[in-house]
Amino acid sequence: MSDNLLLVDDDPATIQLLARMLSDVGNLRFATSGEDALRLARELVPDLLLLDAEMPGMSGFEVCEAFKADPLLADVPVIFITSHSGPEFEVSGFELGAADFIAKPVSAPLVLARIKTQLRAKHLADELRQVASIDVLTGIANRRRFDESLKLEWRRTRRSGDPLALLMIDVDHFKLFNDRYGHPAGDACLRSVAKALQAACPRPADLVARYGGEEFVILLPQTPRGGAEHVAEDILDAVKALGITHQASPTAWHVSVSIGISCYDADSVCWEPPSSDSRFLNGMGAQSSPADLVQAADKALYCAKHAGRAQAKL
Ligand code: GH3
Ligand code: MG
Ligand code: MG
Ligand code: MG
Ligand code: MG
Repeated sequence: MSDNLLLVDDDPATIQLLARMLSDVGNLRFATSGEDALRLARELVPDLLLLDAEMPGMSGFEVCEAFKADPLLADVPVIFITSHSGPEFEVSGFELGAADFIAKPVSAPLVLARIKTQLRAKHLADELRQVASIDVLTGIANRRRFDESLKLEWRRTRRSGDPLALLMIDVDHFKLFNDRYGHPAGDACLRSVAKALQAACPRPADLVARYGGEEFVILLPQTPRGGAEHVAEDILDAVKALGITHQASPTAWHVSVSIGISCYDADSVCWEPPSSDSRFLNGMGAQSSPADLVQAADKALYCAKHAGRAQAKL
């Protein structure tokens, strides 16, 4: 797939020159101010940013700082193009997170070489991030990926006021399943359950992850309590429909799951306070954290287990 490069310079002649040099490297997009660059970048999420250091309005350094502070853009390599030179200037740029510097007037072979070097490093880092975020057994997202997404979605929810729901899903009597059918059959069962969970959550924004062992989590952005309950019911049905025999289970003759639901909603905080903590009782949990959302789902899961398993609880 071809890379997206964002070129930013307040001088249109420089942009034209760079565009000619880089026409074969990838898809080029342009901005002539730092403000436009940020707007465009948040839509596009480029693979590389080529950034004029000296611009009226938002300076290149300020744009770089904004990139590094935005989780969506923090991993985009930033190469400064500048007529300034000197070690102190470059050191401050590197401290802001710059990947490299190119001096004006630009030399085509040097620009190409530096950009290709940064893109190679970016691809490698993307691949590592991808590998590090996948659960090896099931191929779905792992705990690390879930923790990162939860932090991001939590922040987004606090900004937008949209509700955020979480399902915690645990396979019922799975130890007995392993004991009866063997560990390899247990592994195959976990793979099937993971697939069923993903099929039940087709929205691209939903994240299905293996939390550990025979526990899964699903993060449902922009989903109120009712929506989360609906997804949970679908999951109970989908796992039952897998029809995986579990003759050792005291709950059912097939593999089942129990589900704990929690939901952060600015309109109605629909989880019980984890303790008698007054944070949750006034200001609608204004100080609460993503860990509280997980804890609330975990508590609900415990209730579902105690109420007889193969069911969802809020
Ligand atoms: P409950 O209904 O209360 O959840 O009972 P349970 O037996 O499912 O819960 P428990 O925590 O006692 O046992 C979980 C079992 O899951 C024990 C462990 O060996 C098994 N397990 C965890 N990870 C894996 C895995 O990757 N593969 C297999 N085959 N089994 C696993
Ligand atoms: Mg300039
Ligand atoms: Mg468990
Ligand atoms: Mg357990
Ligand atoms: Mg279990």
